[in-house]
Amino acid sequence: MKFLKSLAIGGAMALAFAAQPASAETTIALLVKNLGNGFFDAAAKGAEQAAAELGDVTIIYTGPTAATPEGQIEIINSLIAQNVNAIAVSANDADALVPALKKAMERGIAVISFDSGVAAEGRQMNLYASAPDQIGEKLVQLADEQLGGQPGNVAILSATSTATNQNAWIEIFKDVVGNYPNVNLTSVVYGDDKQDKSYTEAKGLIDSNPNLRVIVAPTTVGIAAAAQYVTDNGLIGKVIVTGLGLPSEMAAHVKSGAAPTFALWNPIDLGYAATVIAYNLATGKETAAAGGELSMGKLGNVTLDDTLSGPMAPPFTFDASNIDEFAVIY
Ligand code: RAM
Repeated sequence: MKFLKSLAIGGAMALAFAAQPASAETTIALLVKNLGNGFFDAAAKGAEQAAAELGDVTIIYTGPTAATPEGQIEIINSLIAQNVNAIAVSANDADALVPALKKAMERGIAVISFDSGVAAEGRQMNLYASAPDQIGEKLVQLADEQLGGQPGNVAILSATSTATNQNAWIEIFKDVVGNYPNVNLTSVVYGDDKQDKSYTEAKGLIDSNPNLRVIVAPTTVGIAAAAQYVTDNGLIGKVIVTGLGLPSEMAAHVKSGAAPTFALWNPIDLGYAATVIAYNLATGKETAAAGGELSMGKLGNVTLDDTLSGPMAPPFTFDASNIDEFAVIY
C-alpha cells in the first residue's frame, strides 16, 4: 500500500503503472446506492465470498448515506485518487455518473454497473439482477394476485425518482398492466430508499386514496416501510403490500398478512457475480463484447446483449411456504 501511495504522488505515469501491478492485490470497490440498506449489505457479503474465492482481492464496500448521484460522484473521484482496480456501481442515476466513470476508465480502472445500471458509455458492462421485463411483469402479477379476482386501485411506492432499475421496472409495469384488467394503477410515489420517507409516502398514498387495495414497492426499503405502516395502523387485509423485499426483513410481515407474498433474486449472489466480473475485466482475463459471455464464477455465465447488459437470474417468489428458509440467509 505504501508503495502504491508513493507511486501515486509521482504523477499520471506512475498512476497508470500502479493500476496493473504484476502480482499485487486487486482492489474492487462495490459502490452502492446508499449505506444502511440491508440489500446492499447482503451484496457486500457476496463480494467478500468472491474475494475469498479469488484469493488476491480486497473489497471496498462504499456508498453515500443518502441515495444521490452527487454522493456517488464524490466517492468515484476519491476511488480514482485511491487508484482502485475496479468499480462495480449500483447507480443512483444512469447519466449523471458517466463523466466521473469515464475518467475512471481513462485511468485504467475497470468499471461495471450492477443492480441499477449506468448508460453504456459510462461502463464496460451492466449486470441486471434479473431481466427488467421479467421483474416488471412479476410486479404486475403480484399486484393482480393480491386483488383476488376483483378490480382495485394499486399504487407504486418506489425508491428514488432517478433510480435506473426501479424506473425501468415501472416502465414495463405500465407497458403490460393493460393485460391485467383488474389492476388500476393510480399513482407512483418515491420514498428514496429511506425508511422514514417511505413510511410517510405509504401513509400519503393510503390517506389520499381510501379505495387503495394494493401497494407495490419495488424496493426492499419501501416494501418493509409500507408493510410496517399498514401494521401500525391496523390496516392488515385492507391494504396489501407486495413488491421486492428481503426475506429477513419481511418474514414477520408475511406471517401477519401485511405482505403475504413478494419477489427478489439472491442479493448475495448478485454481489458475488459483480465482483467476479469486475475482477476478470480488471485483470484482463475477460473482455465484454455484445453477444458474448462473461463468467460469474460458480453461478455460470452471463450473456451480454447489444448494450453489453445481461441478467444474473430470474426473480424468485417468497410466501409463507418458504419464507423461513430464506429469512436466515438474506
Ligand atoms: C433496494 C434498492 C435496490 C433494489 C432493491 C430491490 O434495496 O433500491 O437497488 O434492487 O431494493
